[in-house]
Amino acid sequence: MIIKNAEYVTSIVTKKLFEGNAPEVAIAGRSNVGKSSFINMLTNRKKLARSSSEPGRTRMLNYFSINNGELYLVDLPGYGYAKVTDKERDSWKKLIEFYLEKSTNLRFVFLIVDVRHEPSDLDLQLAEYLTYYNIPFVIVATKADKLSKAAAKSAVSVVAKSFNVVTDDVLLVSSLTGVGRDAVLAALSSRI
Ligand SMILES: Nc1nc2c(ncn2[C@@H]2O[C@H](COP(=O)(O)OP(=O)(O)O)[C@@H](O)[C@H]2O)c(=O)[nH]1
Ligand SMILES: [Mg+2]
Repeated sequence: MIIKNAEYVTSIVTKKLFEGNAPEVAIAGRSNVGKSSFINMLTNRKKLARSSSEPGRTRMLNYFSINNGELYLVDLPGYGYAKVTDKERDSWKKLIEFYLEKSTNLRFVFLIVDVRHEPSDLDLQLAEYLTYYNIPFVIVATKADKLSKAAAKSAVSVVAKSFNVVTDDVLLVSSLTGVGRDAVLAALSSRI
C-alpha cells in the first residue's frame, strides 16, 4: 500500500472504543522498543506518534488515520516498564486487552521486538494471547541498524525460534534507515 497522508485522530484512556469505519492495525510491544518510531517511519512523519526518551509514558491508545480514513494505525501502550506501580501496570493491561478483545475493526497486530534481544516472556505471552483470541499478528524485529547485516540475520532466527515461526515470518526493519519498510507495507496490503 502507499501511504499518502497520516494524521492523529484521537486517544483513549478508558474502556471506550473509537469506532471508525475502516480496518485497524495495532502496534504492540514493550515500552521503548520503537513502536512510535515505527509509525513515524511508515508514515514518513518524524513526529506523528511522539517518540520519547522517557519510556513507559504512553498510557493511552493512540489512533492515527492513514489516507483520510482508509485505515487506522493504533499505537498501544507499551508493556514491561519497571518503574510503574502495579496498579498502573494492571490498568494498562486491562486497556490493551479490552481493545484487543472488543475492537471489531482490528485486522491484525504488528508485534514489535528489538532484534538485538531475545523476546521477553511478556512478548511471548502476548503472542499466545493473540493466538488464543484468533487475532493474527506479524512479528517485526526493529533497530536493524544497530547490528551488522550478518548479525541481524542470525538475530532474526533467534527471534523466529522463540516465537516458533519461520524466519520469513519475521520482518527485519529499521525505523532509523527505513530498511524493511516495503515489506511492512506489503504485509499491510495483503492483510487489510
Ligand atoms: N537506532 C534506532 N533507534 C530506534 C529505532 N526505533 C526506535 N529507536 C529509538 O528507541 C527509543 C524508543 O523509541 P519509541 O519509538 O519512543 O519506542 P516506544 O516506546 O515503543 O514507542 C527512541 O530513542 C528511538 O529513537 C530504530 O529502528 N533504530
Ligand atoms: Mg511510544
